[in-house]
Amino acid sequence: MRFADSRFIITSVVALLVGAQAAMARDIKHDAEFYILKQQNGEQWAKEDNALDEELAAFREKNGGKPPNIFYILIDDIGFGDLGSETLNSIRGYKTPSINQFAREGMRLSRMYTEPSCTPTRVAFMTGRQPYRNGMGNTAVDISGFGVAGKEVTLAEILSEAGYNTVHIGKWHMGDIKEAWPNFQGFDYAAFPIHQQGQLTIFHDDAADEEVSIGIGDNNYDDRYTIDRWLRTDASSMVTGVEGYRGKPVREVHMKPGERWTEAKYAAMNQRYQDQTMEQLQSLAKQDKPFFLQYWPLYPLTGPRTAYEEYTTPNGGTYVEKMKLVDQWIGELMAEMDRLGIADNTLVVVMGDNGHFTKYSPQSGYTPMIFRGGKGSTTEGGVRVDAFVRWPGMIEADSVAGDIVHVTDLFTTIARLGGATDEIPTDRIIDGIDQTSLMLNGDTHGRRDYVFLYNINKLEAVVKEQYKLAIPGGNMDNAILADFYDLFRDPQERYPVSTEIGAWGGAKFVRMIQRHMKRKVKYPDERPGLGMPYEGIENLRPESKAAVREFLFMDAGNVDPRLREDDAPCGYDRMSAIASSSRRGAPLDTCRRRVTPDSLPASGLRCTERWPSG
Ligand SMILES: [Ca+2]
Repeated sequence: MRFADSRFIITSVVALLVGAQAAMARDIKHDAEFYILKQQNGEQWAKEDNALDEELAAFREKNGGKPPNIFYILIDDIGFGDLGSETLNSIRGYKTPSINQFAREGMRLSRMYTEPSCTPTRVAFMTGRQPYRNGMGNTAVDISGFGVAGKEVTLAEILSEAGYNTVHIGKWHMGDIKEAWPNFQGFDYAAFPIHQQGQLTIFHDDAADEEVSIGIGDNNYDDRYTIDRWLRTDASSMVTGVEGYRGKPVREVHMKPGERWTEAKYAAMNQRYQDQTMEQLQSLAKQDKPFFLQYWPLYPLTGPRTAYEEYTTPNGGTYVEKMKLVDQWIGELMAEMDRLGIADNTLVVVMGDNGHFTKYSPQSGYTPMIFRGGKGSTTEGGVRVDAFVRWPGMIEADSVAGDIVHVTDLFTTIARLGGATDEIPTDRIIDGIDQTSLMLNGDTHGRRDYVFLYNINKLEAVVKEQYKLAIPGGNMDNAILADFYDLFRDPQERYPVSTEIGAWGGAKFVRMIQRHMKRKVKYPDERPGLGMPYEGIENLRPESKAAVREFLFMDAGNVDPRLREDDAPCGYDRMSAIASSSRRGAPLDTCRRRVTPDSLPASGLRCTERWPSG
């Protein structure tokens, strides 16, 4: 192993310093299950950590005293088996040569778990916390008035503290309120759409013309019986792409008042994000500081078919066509890294964010292949994704790791690689486990053997080793009758082995869930940030202002008479408490303390007075 050489040339001074850093890391609060593993393996891990810290110190020494750059590419709705393998590509009739090459140059994480949909996975990566903890388990497609809270500490914030330049380009999808946006969550610069592809490619006029969506669009239904003109949120009235700098208001770009949003504009947006990522890569590579660059493409997700002239894969699907393009784009970015001479000092991660969007499987060209289910599901098909990491000379090329990794682990691991472990908050649960040992020492060096799989705020399944307890089909209190699956023998979760595993493992799984729940009592789940949609956009179009006014009027409590008695100044906490209480029919004061994230969405109910009229 080439890593071994460097370990012995490090001075004891460096070892002492990194020893101190490892001690700090012990204060991170993890879920209960981690401490079961640590109790048994802690001594071995500490030894490994000392060697790893020496290895990382040796890298920094060679790299002008700097930790590695981080380039994180998160592709939307890419399940498992779509990328990285020519053989699997050929089963479906399309090719991803650039990503396949990339996968050969790095490590394939064959057991990467995400959350079951876009928003929760993105929040999990950015905060190191599973999103049921911060009210971000759900995925909003409309104006919603909530988002990832400002008090959450993101990877961009801690890497900024550690001296990184930080840039985000592409999909964000963590809320339509200012505090949730990347340039208010640790990024120096960000270019991103406020919402997601529902608006941008699924229910705009072109998509409605093809019946990708029904009952919406400017020419797709007879409105003679329409009384409620606010039922449909017009894609063109919602804010599209914005850009801005750290802590500053953003501006909507390439959209004029009165203009319709089209598939052609969506295509231009995708190309723009690719071009901006390339420009940022070139610019960041020239800076003294290391960089953390995120590129989160909106493609391959595509709605209408006829907006494109040519389909060029045997598969013929809309998503695979766009995946071919994304693959080409990623190839161009990797080639540019070579040209810039930054391939060797940059950790690059390429992965999917959740399983296939199976609703669109016939058109997209993707169907779940190895695992069952897709986006929105906690069967493996919803939460197992393609994931590859590359760091030449540090991560073994063409290697495969079969260890369990959860997307939150990237937060903690990248923080360590970037020298930012000390910046990780210690007043809250961090689900992400430091997997540096897996990255640098390879297969079997992982530090996680469990995942709690939530759908929004509901625990639906627990994975431990290769065993999975599916809670919806079973009884948590009597796990001997629950649905257990052996994921090695039955990756599709079709043949429960409930008695065979439950007999010895049932009680163990129940206690594992009890430990997890007890930890949640000590560190209760919190709420998302609530606020005024679109506040902080300098050039908001009149139609967007009107859409917000409709949202505020419709949002629960404006029809609740109790609200009229409430003269308190505009405060979102109070508003959501009221919405919660009206739903449960309980007195306001008791409910205010009982608000839970699942009582959302509720926000800004009477806040129209903060909005400029007209
Ligand atoms: Ca997604």
